[in-house]
Order: sequence, then C-alpha cells, then structure tokens
Amino acid sequence: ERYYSVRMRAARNGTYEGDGKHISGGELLSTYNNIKQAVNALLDKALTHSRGNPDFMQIQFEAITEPIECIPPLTIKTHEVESADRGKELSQELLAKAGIQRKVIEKAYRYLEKYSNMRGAMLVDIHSGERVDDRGSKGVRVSRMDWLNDNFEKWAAHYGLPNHSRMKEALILASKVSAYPATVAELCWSDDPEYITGYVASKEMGYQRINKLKEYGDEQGCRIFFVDASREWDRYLYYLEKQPVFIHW
Ligand code: PML
Repeated sequence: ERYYSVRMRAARNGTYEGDGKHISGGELLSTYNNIKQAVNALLDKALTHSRGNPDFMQIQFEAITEPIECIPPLTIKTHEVESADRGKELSQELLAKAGIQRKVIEKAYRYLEKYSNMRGAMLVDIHSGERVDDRGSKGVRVSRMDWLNDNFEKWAAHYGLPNHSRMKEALILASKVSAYPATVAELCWSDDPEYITGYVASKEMGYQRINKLKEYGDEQGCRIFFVDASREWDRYLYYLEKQPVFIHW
C-alpha cells in the first residue's frame, strides 16, 4: 500500500522561509484514504498548543516512493524525581552512562542558551562537543515516521501505559533516531510550557523518561542528538530526514 508523508509546522510571525516563534510541528504517515484525517489531526495539534496561537501554518503531503523500514520501539522506563534540578542531574548521569564525556554534556547544555528558539534537533559531536549541523535555529527535523495505531495500542496495553499521543510521538522519533548507529544518545524535553517530562534515549538504554526536566511555564525546549558521524554525515542526514520508518512492536 502506498503511504504519504504528512507534515505540519506552525509559528507566530512565521513565513514560508521559516522565521518567527516556533509553535508546533508534526509528522505522520498516511494512506491516501486517510489523508483528510491526518491533516485534521495535525491541524488540531497546532491550533490547541499551549505555546500560543499560530498565525502561520503549513501542512503538506508527499507520496513516499522509498520502501518503509520497520523498527521496534525502544524499551521504556520512567524515573520520578522531586525537582527539575535533580532531573537535569539524572539526565547527565544517563548521558554519561551512554558514553558521553562530562565536558561534552556540559557544552551541549550551554548551546541551549545560545539557540533558544529551535524547531528541530541540534547535532553535537561526541568527540569535540561542537554542534555539527549547520542548520541554525531550524535544526534538523526528523521526518517520515509513524506507528500504526492498532499496533501502538497493543503495545501500550501490554505495558500498562496510557495512550498518550505526546509520548507516542516522542518514542517514535527516539526509536527511529537511536536505531541508526551514528546516534550515541538523545536528550529531549518539550518546549510546551505545560509539559515538563523529558527523556534520555539510546539504543542500549532505551527510552528513559524523567518526569521533571524543567519548571512549568518554561518555554525552552531541548532536542540534542549526540553523534559520532564524521564518516557518513550525508547518509545520516538522509536517514533522519528522508528514510521512511514505521515503528512496529
Ligand atoms: C515533545 O513535546 O515534543 C517532547 C515530549 C518528550 C517527552 C514525552 C513523554 O515521554 O512523556
């Protein structure tokens, strides 16, 4: 069956060229018959976002011609911490466990102050700690991925997890990204001021949620991929942005 990549981007004071305050983004894969529903789901996501009302939105679809790869979801574990400070500490401990040097972790955290309105991910080299994508505040947007609802619901029921669209989307992205060997680890939390749970993920550790990684009201989000990709940079970017992936349990 033929699938379409359906994507959305919403901003305030945005333009087709991409400036403005990032409000929301979304990615789906849809059959032709479901495009209407997919577009509606993305429209709804952007119109009800707590970062505010967008005044610019783009929703587009495009047929996928490449074969779609199937990837299992990462294992999942939740840590409960009492404060955002403790959550940040724990995220650093987990990143260190994934093999990232302390000074690289600290350097990556400092980039968040420099790039405070990112829409995609920052890619940080695990050897130098330098940011290695050249995408500025756009960052790298992982695209062309989804998890069919029936299969996701079976998975969620099996692990007794809530059918939670935000976690689902994040787990789809983290599972896709960490399946590529050049990804050593990911650090992420939302830019939604009302959502403070984030995660550290890697292929080996799985998806390690941390219930507090920032304070309520904070609109600073984070998505950093720690990468070891010097030799295969173009292929890696192609994988993140173009390789279609279904998560399948
Ligand atoms: C986002 O909002 O895009 C990131 C959410 C990350 C955490 C989701 C979760 O596991 O609850």
